Amino acid sequence: GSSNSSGRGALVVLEGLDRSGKSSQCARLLSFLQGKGHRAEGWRFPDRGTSVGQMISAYLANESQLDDRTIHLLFSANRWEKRGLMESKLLSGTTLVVDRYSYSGVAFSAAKGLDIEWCKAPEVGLLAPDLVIYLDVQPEKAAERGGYGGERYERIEFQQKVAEHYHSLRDPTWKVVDGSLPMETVEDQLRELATDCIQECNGKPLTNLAW
Ligand code: NYM
Ligand code: MG
Repeated sequence: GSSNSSGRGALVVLEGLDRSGKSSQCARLLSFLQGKGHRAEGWRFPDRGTSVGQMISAYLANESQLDDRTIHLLFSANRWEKRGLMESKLLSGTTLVVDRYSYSGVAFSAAKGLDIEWCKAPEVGLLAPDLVIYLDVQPEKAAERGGYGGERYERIEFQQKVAEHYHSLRDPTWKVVDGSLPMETVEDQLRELATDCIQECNGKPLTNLAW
């Protein structure tokens, strides 16, 4: 039986550099939660399935050029277009395990030199996560992991800057997990963090991101 059938679902966000292991861990966490009887869905940003998402995808593949602020706002718009659906899923008791969110938006754009407060502004009013897990992997280690896929931003010097911005965004509520540990160890830590979070947010209202 589902232990969250009467309450709302949890908004669980995984953040980290490219090749930090987020996508694999999201998939593992999702099947664990579903196996425990939780209603849970896996989401990711950018969501490349929308028309905004297709513009983002073309930009990342270097098939189009966009001004830095323009692409920043598209990443944000891609979250805004999903906000309503996220809210209704959460309120109806579905937990969302989300691969990247607003913190990626700010860290990657700020790494290009954009003002961090300017980068945060369009994220205000999106749903606030109940749990942010940062998979901490050194940029050098991440680059070793089968290399990058050739998308924009997948360069070690750039990832180093992204890591610095993630670091300055971190607040005490973030759970930092050492992503260089064995996959199963990371997986166990995520299971515990997510399980606790789902229990704790039962009864707590959904809030908006305010920074
Ligand atoms: N990215 C992702 C951003 O620059 N801003 C955002 O708001 C988000 C959600 O897109 N290098 C970057 C981070 C990644 C790239 O993401 C594609 P993924 O998780 O590799 O599909
Ligand atoms: Mg990627």
